[in-house]
Amino acid sequence: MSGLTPEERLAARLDEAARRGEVTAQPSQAAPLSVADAYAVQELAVARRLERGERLVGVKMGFTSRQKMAQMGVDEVIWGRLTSAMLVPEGDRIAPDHFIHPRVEPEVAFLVGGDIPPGAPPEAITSAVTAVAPALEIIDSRYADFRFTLADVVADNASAAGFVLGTWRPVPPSLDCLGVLLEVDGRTAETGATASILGDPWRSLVAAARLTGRAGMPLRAGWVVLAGGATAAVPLRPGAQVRAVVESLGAASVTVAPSSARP
Ligand code: OOG
Ligand code: MG
Repeated sequence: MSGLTPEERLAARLDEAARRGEVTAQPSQAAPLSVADAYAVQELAVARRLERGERLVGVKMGFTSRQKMAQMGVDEVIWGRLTSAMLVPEGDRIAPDHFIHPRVEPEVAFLVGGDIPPGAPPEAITSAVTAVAPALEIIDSRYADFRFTLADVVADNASAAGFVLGTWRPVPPSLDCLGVLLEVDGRTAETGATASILGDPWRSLVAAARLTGRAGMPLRAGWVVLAGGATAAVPLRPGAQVRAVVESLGAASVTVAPSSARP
């Protein structure tokens, strides 16, 4: 890997870890990494996916709820890139093998109906949304034990690994006080409310447009924005059936196949 910049080397290492489903060391343990450089690493790592034929399909917000900040020990909102290969069809059965230590969390998704120019006012950002859906996000940190600094997790594309979308619905009058449930094998694992997402998931959408616009990657027509976990994330185990329910929006679900017997 000679001739590569340090950012390109890190991007290649993180991309390989994700592809193989293997942990890798936190970049910050070897040398200081700024959050700005971490976003550059993220962009380079996702560019490698795009070179393999994946498409950018949206962005995910991270640490938009106190529940998630407390669980992961960080206190700043971050964002990551969603690609076509991460989309898991609703109700699908996924193989557990290519993940490291996946977790799931219930989210709200926005569908962006038209390009949002950088610097657009909040009303223009929110009116570009044409539908909302309940969602499940699958996160899978490429670092051991899900331990990282803010810059480490930004470089690792905000732990993005997969997402499931329920049925798109017309935009309801308000989204700020809907109950949220995360069910595992028919039992309630976590409960929360959309209000935990920055007080109102719309704020997360506005933050997504601002942050990505500033980074030179404005939100595009047809993209999905995941507003961030409304509860703490729970482990996604082989054989599990998981459902995220958002009051009045419906549910998104996924099943994990039992572990394949390894020789
Ligand atoms: C980082 C991803 C955070 C959310 O919804 O807050 C996130 C992590 O927890 O590993 O997706
Ligand atoms: Mg999330």
